[in-house]
Amino acid sequence: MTGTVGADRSADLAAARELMDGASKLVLTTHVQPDGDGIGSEVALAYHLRAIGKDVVILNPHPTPPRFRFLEPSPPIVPFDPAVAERALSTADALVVLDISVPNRLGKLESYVMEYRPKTLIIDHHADQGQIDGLDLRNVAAAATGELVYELLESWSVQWTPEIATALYAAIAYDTGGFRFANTRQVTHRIAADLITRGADTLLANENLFESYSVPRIKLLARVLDSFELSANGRVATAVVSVGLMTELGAVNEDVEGIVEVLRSIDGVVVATLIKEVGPSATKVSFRSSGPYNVNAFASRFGGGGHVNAAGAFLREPLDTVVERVIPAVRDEFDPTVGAAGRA
Ligand SMILES: [Mn+2]
Repeated sequence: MTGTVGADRSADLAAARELMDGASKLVLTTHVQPDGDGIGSEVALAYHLRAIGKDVVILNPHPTPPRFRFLEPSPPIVPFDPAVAERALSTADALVVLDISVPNRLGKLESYVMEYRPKTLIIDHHADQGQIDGLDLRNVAAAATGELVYELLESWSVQWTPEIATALYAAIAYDTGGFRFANTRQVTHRIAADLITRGADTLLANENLFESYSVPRIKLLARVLDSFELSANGRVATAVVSVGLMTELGAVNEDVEGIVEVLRSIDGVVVATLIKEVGPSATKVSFRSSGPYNVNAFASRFGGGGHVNAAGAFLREPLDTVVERVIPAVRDEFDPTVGAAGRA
């Protein structure tokens, strides 16, 4: 099979199918601030599980952002609500956690998962070693969790539909930035081609994912492009987004998405950093890098992680403190004139 690198995964795939086959009620979930990969992956799996007669609740810690609503199945994804979470997790025979491995990325769902501990399957491509207990179908070589759900569904002789194909195509397109990022492999294109054969609506997916931006998002981009700073001889770009700016522009969380990639695309920049104030003592930092520059290792210094070229960290500190700590650190790490920095 296609998504596999190295080890034979057929035993793990069989165990995963068995886990889901043996359940009649399943809860599917993904990480806080769900993205195209998390949503596309869980929706695709839900279509299949429902088609084979399973009772499936897709329950996410946050509502579906507008740009991913084209993926909503029927019945739709359920945003977090304490009573719904209680009922769903206390009665679930199995839980499938997608695009995530660490419990705190479950957000408000974490405490329910820990309390009821349903049989759990983890389908993920992040490097963080999972502390969520369960059967782990991780493959860090995969560009997207969507590739792993494709692998699973292929092994299951799924009845492909255009809806499943579109959801997985969107998942993979999203996490590869439209098949442009370094994580895009030959097999990524092969899977995408197969999904198109299965009826994936690529136009629908690409328009929604990449060509549908809100006015506040564009205005936020303009402000960031007007205020970012270059350091380390133009190799590092940094920008800061405050709650005040977000409020002024009427921007919401998902409007910030992708802006750090624009900074990374500046000629000569190898690492871009976007620091976003979330609350009085809560700040999110996003890193993007090119080639061998490893922001996953760098983000781990701040308790974060992700992938080699795309990582982030969430710090329980005020914006100013994070700015003072992170900006010099990233500059020194990736400035070739400072020590032995800049290596992968
Ligand atoms: Mn992903």
